[in-house]
Amino acid sequence: MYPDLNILSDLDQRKRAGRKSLAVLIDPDSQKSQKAEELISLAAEVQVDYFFLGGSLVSEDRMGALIALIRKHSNIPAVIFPGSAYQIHPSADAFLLLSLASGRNPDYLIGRHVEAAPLLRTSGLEIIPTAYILVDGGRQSSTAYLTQTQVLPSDREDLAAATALACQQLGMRLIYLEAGSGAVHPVPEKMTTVVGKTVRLPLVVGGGIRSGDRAYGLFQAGADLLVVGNALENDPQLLRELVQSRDSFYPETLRSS
Ligand code: 1GP
Repeated sequence: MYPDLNILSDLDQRKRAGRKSLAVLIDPDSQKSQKAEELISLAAEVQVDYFFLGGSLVSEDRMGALIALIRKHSNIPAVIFPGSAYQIHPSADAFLLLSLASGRNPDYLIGRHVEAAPLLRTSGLEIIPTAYILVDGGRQSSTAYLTQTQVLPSDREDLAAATALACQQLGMRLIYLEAGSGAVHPVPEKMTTVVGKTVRLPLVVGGGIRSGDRAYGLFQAGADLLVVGNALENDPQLLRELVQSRDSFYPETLRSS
């Protein structure tokens, strides 16, 4: 959509500059369009950095309609965070090509990628190879269930760090620590710190973030980008608090006097 936009280099640059970012996750399947419209307008007002679009189930193809709604109300880039290959849509700005690195199910390490590769190529989307690491968030996550994979124990930051490092060595470009949508406990700060110190790639953290304080703690622990979904469906105004947490890290050097 935006020809000169490259999300990955944008994320790399932000990391180098010490800038934190916030993404709002919208599930095209579950959001009623009026509610989505309100959330998109609010996100534009408070200057959210990205929309992530995706969900575990697809009952009808609403991805295109949702992206059109985003274009109508904002200039915020739309990144597909796919629950399945059905969620590839050429009008987005980028596509997270997820490898479920915490699991050992070959389907989600290479199988689905092979199936989706031709369609992804024709879509012309920017592809971001992403290490997707599921961490125990206190309840069975739908992703773990649907992919039949195990999650990493939340107190094993050593395993999380080794997994992230292996993914960096394999050439992936983004590390995503995921406690699961609606997690009881978000990814621990300690794990975020250890992983952040181990890899040089941008670090994304999501799942169960419900307050500005929690967001602040995770940013401080080393997350570069936080993804929030559920909590905003219930209380869109929470976005203001989350943005405040992000902005309290805005580097001095980038502030205009
Ligand atoms: C993004 O899956 C999460 O990584 C979203 O989780 O819906 O709990 O915010 P929540």
